[in-house]
Amino acid sequence: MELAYSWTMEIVSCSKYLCSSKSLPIAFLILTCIAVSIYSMVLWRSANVDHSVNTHGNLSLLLKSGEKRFYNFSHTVSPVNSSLDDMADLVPRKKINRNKISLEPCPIAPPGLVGKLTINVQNIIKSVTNDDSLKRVVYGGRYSPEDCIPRERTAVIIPYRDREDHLDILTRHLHNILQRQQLEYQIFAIEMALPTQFNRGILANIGVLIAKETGDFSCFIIHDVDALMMNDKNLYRCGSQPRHLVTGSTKYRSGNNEYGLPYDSYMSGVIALTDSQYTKANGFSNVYFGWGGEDDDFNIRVQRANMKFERPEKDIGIYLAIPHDTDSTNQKNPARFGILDAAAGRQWIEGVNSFINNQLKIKYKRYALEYRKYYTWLLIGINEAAINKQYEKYLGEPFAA
Ligand code: UDH
Ligand code: NGS
Repeated sequence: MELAYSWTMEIVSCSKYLCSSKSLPIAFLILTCIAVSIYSMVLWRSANVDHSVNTHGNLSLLLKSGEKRFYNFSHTVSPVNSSLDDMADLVPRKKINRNKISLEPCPIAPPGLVGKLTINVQNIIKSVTNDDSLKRVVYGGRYSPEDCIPRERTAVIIPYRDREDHLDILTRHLHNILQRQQLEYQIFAIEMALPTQFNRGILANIGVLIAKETGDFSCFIIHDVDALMMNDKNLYRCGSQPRHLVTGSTKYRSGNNEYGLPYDSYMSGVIALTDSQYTKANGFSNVYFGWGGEDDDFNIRVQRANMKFERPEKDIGIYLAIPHDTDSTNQKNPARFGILDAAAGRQWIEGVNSFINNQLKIKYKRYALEYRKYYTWLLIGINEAAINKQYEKYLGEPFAA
Protein backbone atom coordinates (compact mmCIF):
# COMPACT_ATOMS: atom_id res chain seq x y z
CA MET A 1 0.00 0.00 0.00
CA GLU A 2 2.78 2.37 1.03
CA LEU A 3 4.57 1.72 -2.23
CA ALA A 4 1.41 2.38 -4.29
CA TYR A 5 0.84 5.62 -2.40
CA SER A 6 4.41 6.87 -2.98
CA TRP A 7 4.18 5.91 -6.74
CA THR A 8 0.89 7.86 -7.07
CA MET A 9 2.43 10.93 -5.38
CA GLU A 10 5.43 10.70 -7.73
CA ILE A 11 3.15 10.60 -10.80
CA VAL A 12 1.06 13.52 -9.52
CA SER A 13 4.13 15.68 -8.88
CA CYS A 14 5.58 14.73 -12.28
CA SER A 15 2.33 15.67 -14.02
CA LYS A 16 2.23 19.02 -12.17
CA TYR A 17 5.77 19.69 -13.34
CA LEU A 18 5.14 18.68 -16.95
CA CYS A 19 1.93 20.70 -17.13
CA SER A 20 3.64 23.87 -15.97
CA SER A 21 4.05 26.23 -18.93
CA LYS A 22 7.88 26.04 -18.73
CA SER A 23 7.95 22.25 -19.17
CA LEU A 24 5.36 21.90 -21.90
CA PRO A 25 7.94 21.40 -24.74
CA ILE A 26 9.68 18.63 -22.72
CA ALA A 27 6.34 16.90 -22.10
CA PHE A 28 5.51 17.11 -25.80
CA LEU A 29 8.91 15.62 -26.69
CA ILE A 30 8.51 12.71 -24.26
CA LEU A 31 5.00 11.92 -25.49
CA THR A 32 6.18 12.00 -29.12
CA CYS A 33 9.02 9.57 -28.29
CA ILE A 34 6.62 7.16 -26.59
CA ALA A 35 4.21 7.29 -29.54
CA VAL A 36 7.00 6.67 -32.08
CA SER A 37 8.32 3.69 -30.05
CA ILE A 38 4.87 2.08 -29.83
CA TYR A 39 4.29 2.59 -33.57
CA SER A 40 7.73 1.05 -34.43
CA MET A 41 7.01 -1.99 -32.26
CA VAL A 42 3.70 -2.56 -34.02
CA LEU A 43 5.37 -2.23 -37.44
CA TRP A 44 8.23 -4.57 -36.44
CA ARG A 45 5.83 -7.27 -35.29
CA SER A 46 3.76 -7.18 -38.45
CA ALA A 47 6.70 -6.98 -40.87
CA ASN A 48 6.94 -9.67 -43.54
CA VAL A 49 10.33 -10.92 -42.34
CA ASP A 50 10.64 -12.89 -39.14
CA HIS A 51 13.52 -11.26 -37.32
CA SER A 52 14.20 -14.31 -35.24
CA VAL A 53 16.09 -15.65 -38.25
CA ASN A 54 18.92 -13.22 -37.72
CA THR A 55 19.74 -14.74 -34.43
CA HIS A 56 21.20 -18.18 -34.60
CA GLY A 57 18.43 -20.69 -34.23
CA ASN A 58 14.77 -21.34 -34.67
CA LEU A 59 13.38 -21.17 -38.18
CA SER A 60 10.24 -23.12 -37.42
CA LEU A 61 8.14 -19.92 -37.29
CA LEU A 62 9.20 -19.10 -40.79
CA LEU A 63 8.49 -22.55 -42.06
CA LYS A 64 4.99 -22.49 -40.67
CA SER A 65 4.27 -19.37 -42.67
CA GLY A 66 5.25 -21.00 -45.92
CA GLU A 67 8.19 -21.82 -48.07
CA LYS A 68 7.58 -18.97 -50.51
CA ARG A 69 8.00 -16.35 -47.84
CA PHE A 70 11.03 -18.16 -46.48
CA TYR A 71 12.86 -17.94 -49.75
CA ASN A 72 11.87 -14.37 -50.49
CA PHE A 73 14.71 -12.84 -48.58
CA SER A 74 18.28 -13.56 -47.74
CA HIS A 75 19.80 -13.42 -44.32
CA THR A 76 23.06 -13.75 -42.54
CA VAL A 77 23.83 -15.84 -39.51
CA SER A 78 26.47 -14.57 -37.10
CA PRO A 79 29.59 -16.64 -36.46
CA VAL A 80 28.90 -19.68 -34.32
CA ASN A 81 30.72 -22.79 -33.32
CA SER A 82 28.91 -25.40 -35.32
CA SER A 83 27.71 -28.76 -34.27
CA LEU A 84 25.04 -30.94 -35.77
CA ASP A 85 22.61 -29.55 -33.18
CA ASP A 86 23.26 -26.04 -34.45
CA MET A 87 22.68 -27.09 -38.01
CA ALA A 88 19.40 -28.79 -37.27
CA ASP A 89 17.76 -25.43 -36.72
CA LEU A 90 19.62 -23.68 -39.46
CA VAL A 91 17.59 -24.74 -42.44
CA PRO A 92 14.27 -26.38 -43.17
CA ARG A 93 14.01 -30.16 -43.04
CA LYS A 94 10.98 -29.95 -45.26
CA LYS A 95 11.12 -31.78 -48.59
CA ILE A 96 10.71 -29.67 -51.67
CA ASN A 97 7.22 -29.79 -53.14
CA ARG A 98 5.69 -32.82 -51.42
CA ASN A 99 2.27 -32.30 -52.90
CA LYS A 100 2.51 -34.64 -55.88
CA ILE A 101 0.32 -37.50 -54.88
CA SER A 102 -1.68 -37.66 -58.10
CA LEU A 103 1.37 -37.35 -60.39
CA GLU A 104 3.28 -40.11 -62.17
CA PRO A 105 7.01 -40.68 -61.61
CA CYS A 106 9.19 -38.80 -64.12
CA PRO A 107 10.28 -41.01 -67.05
CA ILE A 108 13.56 -42.90 -66.69
CA ALA A 109 14.86 -41.16 -69.81
CA PRO A 110 13.87 -37.48 -69.58
CA PRO A 111 12.20 -36.57 -72.87
CA GLY A 112 13.59 -33.04 -73.33
CA LEU A 113 17.30 -33.84 -73.50
CA VAL A 114 19.27 -32.63 -76.52
CA GLY A 115 22.62 -34.46 -76.13
CA LYS A 116 25.84 -32.64 -76.95
CA LEU A 117 25.71 -28.92 -76.17
CA THR A 118 27.48 -26.03 -77.78
CA ILE A 119 28.40 -23.82 -74.88
CA ASN A 120 28.73 -20.09 -75.28
CA VAL A 121 29.79 -18.66 -71.95
CA GLN A 122 28.73 -15.14 -72.98
CA ASN A 123 25.23 -16.42 -73.68
CA ILE A 124 25.09 -18.07 -70.27
CA ILE A 125 26.11 -14.79 -68.63
CA LYS A 126 23.42 -12.94 -70.53
CA SER A 127 21.00 -15.84 -69.86
CA VAL A 128 19.96 -15.65 -73.51
CA THR A 129 19.38 -19.37 -73.76
CA ASN A 130 17.88 -20.17 -70.40
CA ASP A 131 15.56 -17.41 -69.30
CA ASP A 132 12.64 -19.69 -68.56
CA SER A 133 14.57 -22.17 -66.44
CA LEU A 134 16.00 -19.36 -64.33
CA LYS A 135 12.52 -18.00 -63.69
CA ARG A 136 11.48 -21.37 -62.28
CA VAL A 137 14.28 -21.50 -59.69
CA VAL A 138 13.21 -20.91 -56.10
CA TYR A 139 15.45 -18.73 -53.90
CA GLY A 140 18.37 -20.76 -52.61
CA GLY A 141 18.83 -22.41 -56.01
CA ARG A 142 16.04 -24.97 -55.66
CA TYR A 143 13.73 -26.59 -58.14
CA SER A 144 11.28 -29.47 -58.36
CA PRO A 145 9.44 -30.61 -61.51
CA GLU A 146 5.80 -29.57 -61.65
CA ASP A 147 4.44 -32.37 -63.81
CA CYS A 148 6.00 -35.58 -62.47
CA ILE A 149 7.50 -37.09 -59.32
CA PRO A 150 11.29 -36.78 -59.63
CA ARG A 151 13.39 -39.93 -59.48
CA GLU A 152 16.25 -38.21 -57.70
CA ARG A 153 16.60 -35.44 -55.14
CA THR A 154 20.02 -34.08 -55.90
CA ALA A 155 22.18 -31.76 -53.80
CA VAL A 156 24.92 -30.09 -55.85
CA ILE A 157 27.77 -29.10 -53.54
CA ILE A 158 30.29 -26.60 -54.95
CA PRO A 159 33.36 -26.00 -52.76
CA TYR A 160 34.82 -22.67 -53.89
CA ARG A 161 36.56 -19.42 -53.11
CA ASP A 162 37.08 -16.24 -55.05
CA ARG A 163 35.43 -17.55 -58.21
CA GLU A 164 32.12 -15.65 -58.18
CA ASP A 165 32.24 -15.24 -61.95
CA HIS A 166 32.56 -19.02 -62.44
CA LEU A 167 29.87 -19.66 -59.86
CA ASP A 168 27.47 -17.39 -61.68
CA ILE A 169 28.09 -19.13 -65.01
CA LEU A 170 27.98 -22.67 -63.57
CA THR A 171 24.77 -22.21 -61.59
CA ARG A 172 22.87 -20.70 -64.56
CA HIS A 173 24.13 -23.52 -66.75
CA LEU A 174 23.11 -26.17 -64.21
CA HIS A 175 19.60 -24.80 -63.69
CA ASN A 176 19.00 -25.02 -67.38
CA ILE A 177 20.19 -28.62 -67.67
CA LEU A 178 19.04 -30.11 -64.37
CA GLN A 179 15.49 -28.97 -65.08
CA ARG A 180 15.61 -30.78 -68.43
CA GLN A 181 16.82 -33.81 -66.48
CA GLN A 182 13.63 -33.54 -64.37
CA LEU A 183 15.47 -33.62 -61.08
CA GLU A 184 14.47 -32.15 -57.79
CA TYR A 185 17.61 -30.31 -56.73
CA GLN A 186 19.28 -27.61 -54.68
CA ILE A 187 22.65 -26.00 -55.36
CA PHE A 188 24.92 -25.24 -52.39
CA ALA A 189 28.00 -23.02 -52.82
CA ILE A 190 30.33 -23.60 -49.87
CA GLU A 191 32.95 -20.87 -49.64
CA MET A 192 36.05 -21.02 -47.47
CA ALA A 193 36.89 -17.84 -45.56
CA LEU A 194 40.40 -16.39 -45.67
CA PRO A 195 43.17 -16.59 -44.57
CA THR A 196 43.55 -20.38 -44.69
CA GLN A 197 44.77 -22.18 -47.78
CA PHE A 198 41.87 -23.64 -49.74
CA ASN A 199 40.69 -27.07 -48.57
CA ARG A 200 38.32 -28.70 -51.03
CA GLY A 201 37.78 -31.89 -48.99
CA ILE A 202 36.69 -30.22 -45.78
CA LEU A 203 34.24 -27.99 -47.69
CA ALA A 204 32.75 -31.04 -49.41
CA ASN A 205 32.23 -32.76 -46.05
CA ILE A 206 30.63 -29.72 -44.44
CA GLY A 207 28.53 -29.13 -47.57
CA VAL A 208 27.15 -32.67 -47.55
CA LEU A 209 26.25 -32.44 -43.86
CA ILE A 210 24.51 -29.10 -44.26
CA ALA A 211 22.65 -30.35 -47.34
CA LYS A 212 21.50 -33.40 -45.37
CA GLU A 213 20.08 -31.14 -42.70
CA THR A 214 18.40 -29.01 -45.34
CA GLY A 215 16.47 -31.63 -47.26
CA ASP A 216 15.94 -35.27 -47.92
CA PHE A 217 18.47 -35.66 -50.75
CA SER A 218 19.06 -39.00 -52.41
CA CYS A 219 22.21 -37.99 -54.28
CA PHE A 220 25.15 -35.65 -53.57
CA ILE A 221 27.18 -34.19 -56.43
CA ILE A 222 30.53 -32.65 -55.48
CA HIS A 223 31.16 -30.19 -58.30
CA ASP A 224 34.15 -28.07 -59.38
CA VAL A 225 33.09 -24.48 -59.96
CA ASP A 226 34.72 -24.28 -63.37
CA ALA A 227 33.36 -27.50 -64.94
CA LEU A 228 30.50 -27.02 -67.43
CA MET A 229 28.66 -30.13 -68.57
CA MET A 230 28.70 -30.43 -72.36
CA ASN A 231 26.16 -33.23 -72.80
CA ASP A 232 22.84 -33.06 -70.98
CA LYS A 233 22.49 -36.86 -71.14
CA ASN A 234 25.05 -36.90 -68.34
CA LEU A 235 22.34 -37.38 -65.71
CA TYR A 236 23.06 -35.98 -62.26
CA ARG A 237 21.79 -39.13 -60.59
CA CYS A 238 23.50 -41.62 -58.31
CA GLY A 239 24.07 -45.31 -59.00
CA SER A 240 24.70 -48.51 -57.12
CA GLN A 241 28.38 -47.44 -57.03
CA PRO A 242 29.95 -43.96 -56.63
CA ARG A 243 30.08 -42.22 -60.00
CA HIS A 244 32.77 -40.08 -61.63
CA LEU A 245 30.78 -38.04 -64.10
CA VAL A 246 33.77 -36.80 -66.09
CA THR A 247 35.02 -38.88 -69.02
CA GLY A 248 36.91 -35.98 -70.55
CA SER A 249 37.52 -32.25 -70.15
CA THR A 250 38.79 -29.52 -72.47
CA LYS A 251 41.38 -28.93 -69.76
CA TYR A 252 43.13 -32.17 -70.72
CA ARG A 253 43.18 -31.95 -74.53
CA SER A 254 45.81 -34.23 -76.02
CA GLY A 255 46.72 -34.55 -79.68
CA ASN A 256 43.57 -34.92 -81.75
CA ASN A 257 41.49 -35.79 -78.74
CA GLU A 258 39.46 -32.78 -77.69
CA TYR A 259 38.56 -34.23 -74.28
CA GLY A 260 40.89 -36.23 -72.04
CA LEU A 261 41.68 -37.13 -68.45
CA PRO A 262 45.10 -36.61 -66.84
CA TYR A 263 45.35 -40.27 -65.72
CA ASP A 264 43.01 -43.21 -65.53
CA SER A 265 42.50 -43.21 -61.77
CA TYR A 266 41.72 -39.45 -61.80
CA MET A 267 38.35 -39.12 -60.01
CA SER A 268 37.93 -35.38 -59.67
CA GLY A 269 35.91 -32.54 -61.15
CA VAL A 270 32.39 -33.91 -60.66
CA ILE A 271 31.43 -36.97 -58.60
CA ALA A 272 28.06 -38.37 -57.49
CA LEU A 273 27.47 -40.43 -54.33
CA THR A 274 24.50 -41.43 -52.24
CA ASP A 275 24.56 -40.62 -48.56
CA SER A 276 25.40 -44.20 -47.66
CA GLN A 277 28.24 -44.37 -50.21
CA TYR A 278 29.69 -41.09 -48.94
CA THR A 279 29.41 -42.21 -45.33
CA LYS A 280 30.84 -45.66 -46.09
CA ALA A 281 34.00 -44.05 -47.50
CA ASN A 282 34.00 -41.63 -44.53
CA GLY A 283 33.85 -38.70 -46.94
CA PHE A 284 36.92 -36.69 -47.86
CA SER A 285 40.01 -36.32 -45.76
CA ASN A 286 40.06 -32.91 -44.03
CA VAL A 287 43.82 -32.46 -43.92
CA TYR A 288 44.72 -31.40 -47.49
CA PHE A 289 45.30 -27.65 -47.39
CA GLY A 290 46.25 -26.11 -50.73
CA TRP A 291 46.33 -27.74 -54.14
CA GLY A 292 46.49 -31.47 -54.81
CA GLY A 293 45.89 -34.90 -53.36
CA GLU A 294 42.45 -34.79 -51.72
CA ASP A 295 40.78 -36.32 -54.79
CA ASP A 296 43.33 -39.17 -55.04
CA ASP A 297 42.88 -39.76 -51.31
CA PHE A 298 39.10 -39.96 -51.78
CA ASN A 299 39.53 -42.56 -54.51
CA ILE A 300 41.60 -44.65 -52.08
CA ARG A 301 38.84 -44.31 -49.48
CA VAL A 302 36.18 -45.44 -51.92
CA GLN A 303 38.20 -48.54 -52.88
CA ARG A 304 39.05 -49.41 -49.29
CA ALA A 305 35.33 -49.25 -48.52
CA ASN A 306 34.82 -51.96 -51.18
CA MET A 307 33.32 -49.64 -53.75
CA LYS A 308 34.49 -48.59 -57.19
CA PHE A 309 33.92 -45.42 -59.20
CA GLU A 310 31.89 -45.82 -62.39
CA ARG A 311 31.83 -43.43 -65.35
CA PRO A 312 29.21 -42.69 -67.99
CA GLU A 313 29.94 -43.46 -71.65
CA LYS A 314 32.89 -41.66 -73.17
CA ASP A 315 30.98 -39.10 -75.25
CA ILE A 316 28.53 -38.35 -72.42
CA GLY A 317 30.77 -37.21 -69.55
CA ILE A 318 32.44 -34.35 -71.39
CA TYR A 319 33.09 -30.97 -69.77
CA LEU A 320 34.24 -27.54 -70.75
CA ALA A 321 36.74 -26.22 -68.21
CA ILE A 322 36.55 -22.44 -67.77
CA PRO A 323 40.15 -21.23 -68.03
CA HIS A 324 41.55 -19.34 -65.03
CA ASP A 325 44.80 -18.20 -63.41
CA THR A 326 46.43 -20.09 -60.56
CA ASP A 327 44.70 -19.29 -57.26
CA SER A 328 46.95 -17.42 -54.85
CA THR A 329 45.39 -19.08 -51.78
CA ASN A 330 45.53 -22.58 -53.23
CA GLN A 331 49.29 -23.11 -53.57
CA LYS A 332 50.56 -26.58 -54.40
CA ASN A 333 50.74 -28.39 -51.10
CA PRO A 334 54.38 -29.56 -50.76
CA ALA A 335 53.34 -32.19 -48.17
CA ARG A 336 50.61 -33.79 -50.28
CA PHE A 337 52.49 -36.94 -51.31
CA GLY A 338 53.40 -37.78 -47.72
CA ILE A 339 49.82 -37.20 -46.60
CA LEU A 340 48.59 -39.38 -49.45
CA ASP A 341 50.98 -42.17 -48.44
CA ALA A 342 49.31 -42.21 -45.04
CA ALA A 343 45.78 -42.15 -46.51
CA ALA A 344 44.78 -45.69 -45.53
CA GLY A 345 45.75 -45.31 -41.87
CA ARG A 346 43.79 -42.10 -41.57
CA GLN A 347 40.56 -43.13 -43.29
CA TRP A 348 38.54 -43.92 -40.15
CA ILE A 349 40.38 -41.41 -37.94
CA GLU A 350 39.17 -38.33 -39.79
CA GLY A 351 36.70 -37.57 -42.55
CA VAL A 352 33.01 -36.77 -42.58
CA ASN A 353 32.83 -38.52 -39.19
CA SER A 354 34.89 -35.67 -37.73
CA PHE A 355 31.71 -33.58 -37.71
CA ILE A 356 29.04 -35.97 -36.56
CA ASN A 357 27.64 -37.59 -33.42
CA ASN A 358 28.12 -34.27 -31.64
CA GLN A 359 31.72 -35.22 -30.95
CA LEU A 360 32.93 -32.60 -33.39
CA LYS A 361 36.60 -33.52 -33.60
CA ILE A 362 37.07 -30.68 -36.08
CA LYS A 363 35.56 -27.30 -35.26
CA TYR A 364 34.58 -24.76 -37.86
CA LYS A 365 32.74 -21.47 -37.97
CA ARG A 366 29.71 -20.87 -40.04
CA TYR A 367 30.14 -17.19 -40.77
CA ALA A 368 27.18 -16.74 -43.07
CA LEU A 369 24.26 -18.38 -44.79
CA GLU A 370 22.33 -16.70 -47.59
CA TYR A 371 19.54 -17.95 -49.81
CA ARG A 372 20.72 -16.32 -53.00
CA LYS A 373 18.75 -16.36 -56.20
CA TYR A 374 20.52 -19.27 -57.87
CA TYR A 375 22.19 -21.04 -54.94
CA THR A 376 22.40 -21.40 -51.18
CA TRP A 377 25.63 -19.78 -50.03
CA LEU A 378 27.63 -20.64 -46.93
CA LEU A 379 30.84 -19.05 -45.71
CA ILE A 380 32.92 -21.41 -43.60
CA GLY A 381 35.90 -20.61 -41.37
CA ILE A 382 38.47 -23.27 -40.53
CA ASN A 383 41.51 -23.24 -38.25
CA GLU A 384 44.24 -24.76 -40.40
CA ALA A 385 46.92 -24.75 -37.68
CA ALA A 386 44.64 -26.52 -35.19
CA ILE A 387 43.75 -29.27 -37.68
CA ASN A 388 47.37 -29.82 -38.69
CA LYS A 389 48.38 -30.09 -35.04
CA GLN A 390 45.52 -32.43 -34.19
CA TYR A 391 46.42 -34.90 -36.96
CA GLU A 392 50.19 -34.36 -37.02
CA LYS A 393 51.03 -38.00 -36.40
CA TYR A 394 48.77 -39.15 -39.24
CA LEU A 395 50.16 -36.84 -41.89
CA GLY A 396 53.01 -38.94 -43.25
CA GLU A 397 56.78 -38.51 -43.31
CA PRO A 398 57.50 -35.21 -45.08
CA PHE A 399 55.02 -33.37 -42.91
CA ALA A 400 56.22 -34.75 -39.60
CA ALA A 401 59.90 -34.09 -40.50
N1 UDH B 1 38.65 -23.80 -55.95
C1 UDH B 1 38.17 -22.52 -55.79
N2 UDH B 1 39.03 -21.53 -55.43
C2 UDH B 1 40.34 -21.76 -55.21
C3 UDH B 1 40.82 -23.07 -55.39
C4 UDH B 1 39.97 -24.07 -55.74
O1 UDH B 1 37.01 -22.24 -55.98
O2 UDH B 1 41.08 -20.82 -54.88
C5 UDH B 1 37.70 -24.90 -56.20
C6 UDH B 1 36.96 -24.81 -57.51
O3 UDH B 1 35.70 -25.43 -57.37
C7 UDH B 1 37.83 -25.61 -58.41
C8 UDH B 1 38.20 -26.76 -57.50
O4 UDH B 1 38.34 -26.16 -56.24
O5 UDH B 1 37.15 -25.98 -59.54
C9 UDH B 1 39.47 -27.50 -57.88
O6 UDH B 1 40.52 -26.55 -57.89
P1 UDH B 1 41.88 -26.84 -58.66
O7 UDH B 1 42.71 -25.61 -58.56
O8 UDH B 1 42.47 -28.08 -58.18
O9 UDH B 1 41.44 -27.20 -60.06
P2 UDH B 1 41.18 -26.27 -61.25
O10 UDH B 1 40.73 -27.14 -62.35
O11 UDH B 1 42.64 -25.63 -61.59
O12 UDH B 1 40.30 -25.14 -60.90
C10 UDH B 1 43.78 -26.36 -61.73
C11 UDH B 1 44.86 -25.36 -62.15
C12 UDH B 1 45.74 -25.01 -61.04
C13 UDH B 1 46.88 -25.98 -61.08
C14 UDH B 1 48.01 -25.58 -60.22
C15 UDH B 1 49.07 -26.64 -60.28
N3 UDH B 1 49.23 -27.15 -61.61
C1 NGS C 1 47.37 -34.89 -59.49
C2 NGS C 1 46.90 -34.35 -58.16
C3 NGS C 1 45.40 -34.28 -58.12
C4 NGS C 1 44.91 -33.41 -59.28
C5 NGS C 1 45.44 -34.00 -60.58
C6 NGS C 1 45.03 -33.19 -61.79
O1 NGS C 1 48.75 -34.89 -59.54
O2 NGS C 1 45.00 -33.72 -56.90
O3 NGS C 1 46.85 -34.04 -60.52
O4 NGS C 1 45.48 -31.89 -61.66
N1 NGS C 1 47.39 -35.28 -57.11
C7 NGS C 1 48.42 -34.98 -56.31
O5 NGS C 1 49.03 -33.95 -56.37
C8 NGS C 1 48.80 -36.01 -55.29
S1 NGS C 1 45.20 -30.82 -62.79
O6 NGS C 1 45.80 -31.35 -64.00
O7 NGS C 1 43.76 -30.71 -62.96
O8 NGS C 1 45.79 -29.58 -62.39
O9 NGS C 1 43.51 -33.35 -59.33
